[in-house]
Amino acid sequence: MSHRRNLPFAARTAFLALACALTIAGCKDSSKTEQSADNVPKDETADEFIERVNREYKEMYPEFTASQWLSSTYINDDTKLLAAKGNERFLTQLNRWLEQAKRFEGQKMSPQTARAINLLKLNTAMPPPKDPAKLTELTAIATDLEGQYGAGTWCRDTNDPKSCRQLGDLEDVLRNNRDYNQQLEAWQGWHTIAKPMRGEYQRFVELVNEGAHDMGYADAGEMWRSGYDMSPTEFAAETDRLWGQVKPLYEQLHCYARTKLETQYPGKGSVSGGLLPAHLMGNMWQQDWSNLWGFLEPYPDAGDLDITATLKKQYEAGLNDLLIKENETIPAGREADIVHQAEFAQARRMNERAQDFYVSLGMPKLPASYWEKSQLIKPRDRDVVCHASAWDMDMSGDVRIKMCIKANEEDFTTIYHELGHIYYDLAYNKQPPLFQNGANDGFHEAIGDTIVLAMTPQYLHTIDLVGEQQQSQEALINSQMRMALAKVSFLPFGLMIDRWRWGVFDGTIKPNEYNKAWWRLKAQYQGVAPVTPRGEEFFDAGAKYHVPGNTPYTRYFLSHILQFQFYKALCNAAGYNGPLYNCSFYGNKVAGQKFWAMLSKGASQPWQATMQELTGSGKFDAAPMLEYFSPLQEWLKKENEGQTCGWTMPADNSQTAAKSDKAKPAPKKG
Ligand code: X8Z
Ligand code: ZN
Repeated sequence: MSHRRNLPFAARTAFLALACALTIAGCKDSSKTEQSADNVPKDETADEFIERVNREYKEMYPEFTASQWLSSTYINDDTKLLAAKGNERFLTQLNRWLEQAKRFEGQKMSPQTARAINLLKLNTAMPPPKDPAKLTELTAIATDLEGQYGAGTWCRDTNDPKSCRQLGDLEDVLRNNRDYNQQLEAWQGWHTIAKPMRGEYQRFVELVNEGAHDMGYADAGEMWRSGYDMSPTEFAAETDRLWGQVKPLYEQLHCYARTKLETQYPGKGSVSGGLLPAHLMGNMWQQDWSNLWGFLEPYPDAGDLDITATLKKQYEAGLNDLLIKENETIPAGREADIVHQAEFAQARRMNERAQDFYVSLGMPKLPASYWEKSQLIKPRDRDVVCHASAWDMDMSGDVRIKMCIKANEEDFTTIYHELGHIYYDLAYNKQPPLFQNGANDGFHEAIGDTIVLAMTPQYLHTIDLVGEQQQSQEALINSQMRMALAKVSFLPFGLMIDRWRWGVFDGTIKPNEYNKAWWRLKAQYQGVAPVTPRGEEFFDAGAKYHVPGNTPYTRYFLSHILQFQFYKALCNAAGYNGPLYNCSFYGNKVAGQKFWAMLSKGASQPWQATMQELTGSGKFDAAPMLEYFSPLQEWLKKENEGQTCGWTMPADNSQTAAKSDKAKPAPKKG
C-alpha cells in the first residue's frame, strides 16, 4: 500500500511489529535451534539475514496494512489505537533488524544484499527512536495528526452543525465559485483545522529527529535526502539544478495568470510585489491552477476541452436512469441513497476508463478484489482520509485505492495517477519484499502521470470525453495551457514543502516561526501570498495532507520532471516521430512492454540504471518537459511582452495584505 510510498511508512512500521510478535514466540525454542535470545540464527550470513528479513517482513505486512487501512477508512479512537500500535510494533521490529544488521558492517557481501540492508534503513519516513516510550509517543502522534486532517471540519457558526464543512466541500467552492470573498472564506475556513496540530507537530519533529540520529543521520531531513543513490548533498543540489531549468517557464505562466487575475478581480488580482493571492488560484494550496480555466483559456473559440462537463453529464444521465428505474418504489427519504448509488456508478465508470488505458498497453486487468475492496467514494456515515492513495495490502495481489471520487477532471486524472502506483505494485510483486518499491520515490509518483501526458485531446475525443478537435495553432495552445495549469504550476509547490520541512528538521526554521517560514517559501518559490496576516497563531503547513500525514514531498517535484522523460522514451518506443506534445501511446504494446519491464525492476538496482534502460540516460533532466512546452513558452513570452514579470518578496510576509486591503485587513476567521 501506500506505506512504501505515502502512508506506507507508518504502515511498514506497524507491519514490522507483527513480525516481532512472531519472532518472540519462536524464541522459546531458540536454544535448541541454535538461535540467539533475539531469535537470530547463529552464524547467519548477511545474505541469510536479508532472506530472513524479507520473509518476516512479508509475513507481518498484511496485519500492519490492515490496521492502517482501517484507520484511514474509518476514523475513530479505536482504529487510531490499533493503527498506532501496529506502527509501533513495526518500528520496534525495524529497530531490531537494524541492530542485527550491524554485525555485517564492513564485511564482504553481495551487492544485492548490501543494497537491501541500505533500503532497510530507509524503509520508513518516520525514523523510530530507540527509546520505547518515545516510540510509543511518536506513533500515537503520527496517527492522531493524520486522523485530525481526515476529520478536519470548519463550521461557519460553531453552534450550528449544518454550517459545518469538510475539505471536499471547501474545495468545491474554490473549484466552482469565482467570488472573491466566498473563496477567501473557504480558504480561511479550511486552514483553521490545522491550528491545533502545531504543538503535536513540534513534538513529532523532535521525536523523528531523535530516531534519525539513532540511525546515524544528522536529522530526519538528511535521512529523507538519502534515498536517491547519491549523497544527500548531491541530491539537494540536483533539485536546485532542475528548478533552475524550469523556473523561467513557471515565471512566464505566473505572469500570464497575474494579468488575467487582475482583469478578473480589478484592484485585487495581485498582492503587493506582484504575488498571486493564495485564495484565488482555484486550489487550496495553489499547486494546480486548472480550475481557473474559465478565464485563463487562451482561445475560448478554438475547441472544447471541458472534460468535467462531460463527466458530470455522464453522472446525471446515470442518476436519471436510476431514478426512472426506481421511480415507483423510492420510499420518501431514500433519494440520498440513489444519489450515492449514482455517484458510485460514475466513480466506477471513471475507474474502468483508467484501467482500459493500462490494459491497452498489455498490462493485466485489475483483480476482482480491487473492485470489491477499494474505497471509491466518500462514505456517508463516518470520517475517512479522503486524500487519494494506493495500497498494496499483502505484496501478493490485494491492491486497492482509497479516494473520494467526484465527477471532475482532477479526480479523473488522479485515478490514472493512483493506478500508476497499483500497476507498479503488481509489476514488482515478484521481487523480494525489500525491493518491492519504486526505483526511487519520484518514479512511483511518475508512472500514472506519464499516462496522463498521453491523454491527448485526440485520445480524449476517441473516448468521447471531448468533442471533435481542431488542428490549429490556437487549439494547440489551449491544450498546452490545460496541461501547464496542472503540471507547470505545480513545480515550485513540489519543492517548497520539503524546503520547509528540511529547515524544520535541521533547526534552521524554529517552532516560533513555522508559519512565517512557510509563507516566506511560498512567496519565494510560488510567488503567492495570503491576503490577510497569517501569524504564528496559525499552522498553515498542517492544512496540507502530506505534513500531518508525514509523506515526503520532493518525490512529486521529481515526478513532474521524470514523467516527461518517461513519456518521451515511451513515445520513442512506440515509433512516434512527431512533436512530443502530440504523442499518445494508447494501445501500443511495445511501449507497454518497455514500461512494464521498468516497473518490474522495482528498487532492485540504482534508479540511474533503471532510467538508463528506459530512456538511454541515467540522469534527471527537465529538457523533455521544456521540449513538450516549447510552443506554449514561446506563446507566453509574446503574450507577456510589456509586462514586468516576476515578483518581489514581501518585507514581512506574516503581515502581507492585499493591495486594496492594506489599510483595513479582513477580520481573521476561526
Ligand atoms: O498526493 C498525491 C497523490 C497521492 S500519492 C494523490 N499527489 C500530490 C498532492 O495531491 O499533493 C499527486 C500530485 C501531488
Ligand atoms: Zn501518488
